[in-house]
Order: sequence, then C-alpha cells, then structure tokens
Amino acid sequence: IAKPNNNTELFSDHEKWMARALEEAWKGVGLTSPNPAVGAVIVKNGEELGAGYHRKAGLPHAEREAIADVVARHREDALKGATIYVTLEPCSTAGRTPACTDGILENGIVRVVYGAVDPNPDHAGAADTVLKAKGVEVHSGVLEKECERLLRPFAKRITTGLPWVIAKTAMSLDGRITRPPSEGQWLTSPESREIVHQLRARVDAIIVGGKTVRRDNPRLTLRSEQSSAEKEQPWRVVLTYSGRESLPQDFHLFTDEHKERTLIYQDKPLDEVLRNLAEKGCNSVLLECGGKLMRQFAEAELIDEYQLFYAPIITGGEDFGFGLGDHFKSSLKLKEVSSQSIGQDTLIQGVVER
Ligand code: AOF
Ligand code: ZN
Repeated sequence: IAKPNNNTELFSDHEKWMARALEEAWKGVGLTSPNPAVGAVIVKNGEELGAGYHRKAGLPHAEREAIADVVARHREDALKGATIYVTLEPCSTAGRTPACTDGILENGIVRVVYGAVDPNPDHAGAADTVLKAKGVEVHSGVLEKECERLLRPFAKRITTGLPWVIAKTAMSLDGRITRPPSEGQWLTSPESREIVHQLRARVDAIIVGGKTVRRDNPRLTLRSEQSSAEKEQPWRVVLTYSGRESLPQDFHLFTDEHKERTLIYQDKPLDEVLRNLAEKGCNSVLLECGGKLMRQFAEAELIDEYQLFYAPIITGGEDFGFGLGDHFKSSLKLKEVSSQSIGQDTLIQGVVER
C-alpha cells in the first residue's frame, strides 16, 4: 500500500529521528529499573540539537536529559520551535522527578513525536491532552513496535506485577545441558558465553536452582567492564527446597564482594518469587536454571522469552534442558523467532505467544 505522497517525506523523517531516539534508549537498557529505558532526540530545521536517555531511576527522564544536552551545546533559546522525539509518551505528572510535559512546555518545544503510549496507568495517553491544550503538536505511534519492544519488561511489571522472564539455556543438539563427565563443563563456545554476559547486563535478576549452585559454584556476575557505578550487579536468586544451610557456605554467591546481592527462596511457588522480585523493582529476570526448574516455570506459563544456545554436539545423557515428564497440556508457541550463528553455536530466540 502506497503512503500518501505528500506525507512520504515527513513520515520517513519521523522514523529516522525515532530510530535515533531508540539508539539513545538502548544505552539505558539494564540500568533503569524499576523505570523503563527511554531515549529522546531534539531536532530543529532538520538538524539534531541534542539527545539523551534515562540513566537511572530517580535521575532525570530522557526528555530532560535531551533538553539539558541542547542547553549545554547551544543557547537556551535554541529549544524554541524545536521538535522532540521520544520513544515513550512523556510523563504528565510528577513522580520522583517533575513532569516532562512541563519541561517541554517551559522550553518552547512546539512538537512532540513519541513511539509508544506509557503502559503506566498514571500516565497512559494523558500527555496528548496536556500538550495539545497548550498548542503543542503531538504525533504518536512512530516506530511503535520497536518502542514497545524496548518497553516490554517495564510494561509487564507495571501491568501484571510480574517481571519479564527470559529463559536462557545452553544445550547440545539433543537437548542436554551437561556433557559426559570426562569432558569439560562448557557446552557452548566462548562467543556464546560472551552473549550470555551481555544478556545478564540487561536484566535485574538471575535465577538458578540449588542443584546448579551445588554442581557449578557459579558467580553469576557481570564482567568488571560491564558493571559500573550505574549498573548494579543483578540479584542472584537461588531457589531451593532444602534451604541455605544445604548450600556450601564458602561458595562465590555467599563470599564474594556482591554477596549482599544473593537471595535465597526456600519452598516458594515460582510466581510468588517473581512477584517478590518485581516488588524489589525488577522489570526483567533471566532464568539460568536446569531442566527441572525450567520446566516448572514453563508449565506455570511464567516464561516470556527464550534464548536457546545450541552447541554442535550430541551428548546423550539424562539432563534435558527442559526436564523430563509428560507433554505439556499444549505446546508453547514462539513468535518473532530468529536464529543466528554465534561462533560454532546457533542461537534461537523467540517470544512466547499468549
Ligand atoms: C522514566 N524515564 O525517560 C520517562 C519515564 O518516578 P519518576 O519521576 O522517575 O517517573 C517514572 C515514570 O515516568 C515511569 O513509570 C514512566 O511511566 C514515566 N516516564 N520514566 O523513568 C523516562 N519518560
Ligand atoms: Zn518524564
């Protein structure tokens, strides 16, 4: 379907600048919980005047970061008559920080283009009314899908009280998560393990079972270059039936410099654990557990996204990545599926259809 001719220019321009705003927003992924990752760009006469992203809850929102960037690089009145592109609808009430709609109005910005409506019921859709009443032109829904994708973890928590759950498993082609005992512990290549580290930097908590802890004595930490003053170490969550005493007290999780970021849940329903993590401000969690626990999360319909790393080996053995047992009531179906080569491995990603 052809777009209306006279709009083609404007439309593609909006998308171009929104793509820039998304680029800014991505810098904040993993840093902003319980807030969303948001990016903004300010444009006038076809030129970028400044940009910014939300860095941390309690710090200025993306819009105010971008405004401050323009003021730092140009004169303050450069903002008069400008357009702001923001991945999320600007907030219209004060929270930890003042309302962004006020910042937009005070600085003489005349046009607001945003991607996704704020899933936060305090704001959802309110910006349009507030801004239009003061004569600001508002466009919404530009690159909406991409903007919503970025917001998913926040949207899930704020609308359901549960975090966005990513299940990560490294497996042999026959679906096993351990190798013959005479071989090393790793199934996948160093390249895949690097991707897993990047994944950890995007989430707020990592969940494993007691069995994995006993077997691997994992650290579940970010690499030093990924952690910073801004990025807190994700919570390291251990689910156990037999309690903390059953886990070796000299293990990394209990002795290293992040030991206060280790949480133990004993005998708790999985949704209760997730709810509790959401209450602590987690928008997203990563499951790095073994087959049995992974299966329980899947059966309880708590998994939102899969990241499956397949190593080009066939191992046999008993440790299936998704546990053993009867069929599920019905298959989980994935959408937005992609596959890519990572070193020798194949990564298959997908989002669970609900
Ligand atoms: C952000 N960053 O760039 C935008 C947000 O407590 P506050 O003041 O930080 O407000 C958080 C809410 O503001 C958040 O739930 C979301 O609805 C809205 N927009 N939040 O953290 C941003 N634009
Ligand atoms: Zn705001």
